[in-house]
Amino acid sequence: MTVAVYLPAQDKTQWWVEMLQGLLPGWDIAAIDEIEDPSAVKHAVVWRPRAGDMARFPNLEVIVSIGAGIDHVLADPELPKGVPIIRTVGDDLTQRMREYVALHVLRHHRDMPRQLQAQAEKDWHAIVVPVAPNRVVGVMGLGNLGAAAAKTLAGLGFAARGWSKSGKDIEGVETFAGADGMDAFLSGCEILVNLLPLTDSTKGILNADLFGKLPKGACVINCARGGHLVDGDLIAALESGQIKQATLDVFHQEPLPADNAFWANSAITVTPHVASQIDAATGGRLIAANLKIFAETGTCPDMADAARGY
Ligand code: OXD
Repeated sequence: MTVAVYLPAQDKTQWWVEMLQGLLPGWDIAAIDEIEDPSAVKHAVVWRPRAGDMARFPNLEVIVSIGAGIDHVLADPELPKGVPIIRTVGDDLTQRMREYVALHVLRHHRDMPRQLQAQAEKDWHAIVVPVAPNRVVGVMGLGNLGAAAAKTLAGLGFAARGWSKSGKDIEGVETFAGADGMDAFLSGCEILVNLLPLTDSTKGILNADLFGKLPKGACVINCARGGHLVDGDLIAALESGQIKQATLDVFHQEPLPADNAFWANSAITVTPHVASQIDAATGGRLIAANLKIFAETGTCPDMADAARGY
């Protein structure tokens, strides 16, 4: 039972190979580029596989995404049809996302960028902001991570709201659903957090039209995928003041190229896709457990729905 492993960084691939070897004794685990017999590969464990990687394995039974999202797997134009995909989710990932969202929402809420600028100018500038219950913060996407983030914001006292495609009830969070609910969700939303899955219908959703529906001076946090954002629309919205500040953890191209204008834009905070980075030891245990369950039963609780895209 060969498991092929691929991550863009070779040293990381080797690390995952060795860890999975320890967790799955008796299984044959190898880096994708070292597979000698492609027909023996039944499982692939991957992050951002290269186009055509999966198509090399005629007997592939399952693909495991090293992460919650599966868009990076579906992006392969040669992906063999019908091979099930397992997501890697767990309490650690949710906790990390809750921390990231709380940190950056509070940062925008308390206007820390302006406060730090005042410090740099040795300016004793006391910024007065509304208390959290008077601050409307919205989370787009109410899957595991989005729902947990919205609950965390409600727990901090914010007027938390959430939007999802098909609707969801979350205690303490005002929820909106579907295309009909979008405008009401956006109106008055002073800090917007994007945690949508990346699908054909959400690609480019963070665009000029959406920014225009937020109150002037709103802040945007994107910790989902770079493909959700129309980069030029964000720059224009920051220039016009429609958007005051943005925090971006994800980008069209990662690592973010050195010449990307986001790096030097003082209204943008860039973090290197770390919002809910998988902890390799915990992730390894989750992946090994899911592979064992899948090998025994042909399914597992973390199966993704490739047709839906998440
Ligand atoms: C994920 C991510 O999909 O970290 O888990 O982006």
